[in-house]
Amino acid sequence: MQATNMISSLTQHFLEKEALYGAHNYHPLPVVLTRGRGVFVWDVDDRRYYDFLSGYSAVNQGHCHPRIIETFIEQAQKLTLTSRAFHNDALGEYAEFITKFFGYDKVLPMNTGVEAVETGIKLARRWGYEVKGVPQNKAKIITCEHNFHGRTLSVISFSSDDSSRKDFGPFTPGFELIPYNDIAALQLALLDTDVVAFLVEPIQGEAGVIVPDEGYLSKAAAICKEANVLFIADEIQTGLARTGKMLACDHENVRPDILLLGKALSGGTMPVSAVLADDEIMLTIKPGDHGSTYGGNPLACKVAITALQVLADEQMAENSAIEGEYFRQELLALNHEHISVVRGKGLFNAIVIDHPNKDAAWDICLEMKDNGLIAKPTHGDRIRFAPPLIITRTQTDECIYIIRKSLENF
Ligand code: IF1
Repeated sequence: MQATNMISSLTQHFLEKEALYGAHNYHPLPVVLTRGRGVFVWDVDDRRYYDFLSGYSAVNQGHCHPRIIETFIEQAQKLTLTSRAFHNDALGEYAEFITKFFGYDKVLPMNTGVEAVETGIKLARRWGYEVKGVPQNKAKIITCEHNFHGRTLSVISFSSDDSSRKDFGPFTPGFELIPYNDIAALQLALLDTDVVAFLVEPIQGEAGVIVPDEGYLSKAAAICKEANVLFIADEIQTGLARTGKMLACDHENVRPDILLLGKALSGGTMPVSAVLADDEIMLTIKPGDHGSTYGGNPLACKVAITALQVLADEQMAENSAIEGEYFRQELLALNHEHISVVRGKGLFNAIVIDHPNKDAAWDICLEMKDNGLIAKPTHGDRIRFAPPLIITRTQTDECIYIIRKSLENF
């Protein structure tokens, strides 16, 4: 049955205004949200939904977490931005907090995730020339097919997804793609002494929550060390308790040379990203070599401290591991004819829909929306399920019921 697509006139009003005056760079689910709290969001018709996208894992702590919002309001009334032309009393406190939280010498604060990725690339190249001794302009970075690291021109230069690259050329050179989850391919690529880094998502998010084989990350990190190549982990989506550990790399005790964080680093309140590394790498950047207007602003610093603190205080990684495992088991137990794959780690999961109708995943998402749960397909046939990490067992059970009912109605 085609999913009913109940759209109220009020919802329609907002959809039309957005379409008329906003760029058409997204194709959102037809729902207009106006309020969020914890695992729930409400639309303009006051319908409540479980949020199973969590702002692409930016609201791991739940929508409008009271402690994070309290910090935000307090600092917003005090001092929001000084620029880095002057010092402020929040950056040093934040830098100490986050470097001790993750065990690195230093942090370079940025804003969006892709700015952290670009910063990681610049750091790796700078280290390559000044420490490893790679010839000028020869630095090469290895990345994986089906990666997603953001949307700036240099970062889409190494995307394998045509929709991210088409008609945006010319592209930035110095990147080589290898298959994901393929140690032999990495070993071969690292024979090139001009390689300065391997940039990888511990689990590929946009590709549809692709979990690599057990041991892939630790083997990759070991051969990078052997080859004097930096291991850069993009934990912008997998980090901050999403996969059942504080970092996805923690599942294999891997310590990246450069750690990239974003999204939930602010609990969904504002763009805050961070690049963590030790002095040998970080101090190759000298004053004036890199920065950004908002990077390290006092508001971001204070909010990020609280956002990290509540992850730990409320044991969100542990809950993610427990509820995620249960969620996957319950999905598998549905044994549904149209679910061909259930995969993920912690509360970072996805299903693959196997159905002759190419819009099946989208229609199922419309059906789930009508039943009180919002999620969105990626790459057509995959539906990502990533609720805030505070979800309870009772709520998980209700969501499994909604998913089962939606599949039956579909
Ligand atoms: C969109 C998904 C896409 C990321 C990883 C860096 C970035 C992202 C692993 C850049 C951002 C967002 C971007 C957003 C949709 C979402 C996304 F994977 F999360 F679902 F696109 F693939 N590294 N991912 O996932 O961070 O600059 O956006 O702060 O662009 O549509 P950003």
